Amino acid sequence: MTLKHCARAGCALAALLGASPGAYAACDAGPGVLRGSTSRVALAFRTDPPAIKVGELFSLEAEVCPEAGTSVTGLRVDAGMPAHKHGMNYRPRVSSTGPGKYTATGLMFHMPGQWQFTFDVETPAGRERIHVDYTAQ
Ligand SMILES: [Cu+2]
Repeated sequence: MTLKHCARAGCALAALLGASPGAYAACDAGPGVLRGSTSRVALAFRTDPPAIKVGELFSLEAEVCPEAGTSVTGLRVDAGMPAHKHGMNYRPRVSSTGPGKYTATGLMFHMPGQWQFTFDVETPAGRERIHVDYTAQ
């Protein structure tokens, strides 16, 4: 699934159940925020720079919004071009910056065209895979 609004997944429910609003700040609407979700988790992220430049390293900050009762224990970030059946030439490094918050550095899209981010969210109940499309120009 791609680019579904966070509120459809779990953020709204979590907010109703009294979760800290700060924990879901990244899932609110805002300029430059990209989103993806499954039925159990949603994810919002911003890239730096906001417009990814082909052939230049970039990073991203991601926040995972799990459904109420689900916790997040890890995140893997990757990207590739499905139509070309190749990934990136670099392996990003992901570090946790807080509960549900992650920074990934060392990403590069080495050619223009249709890329797809893959986020693997680790939870105690298993892995949730989220794809988000991105056109690099
Ligand atoms: Cu390609």
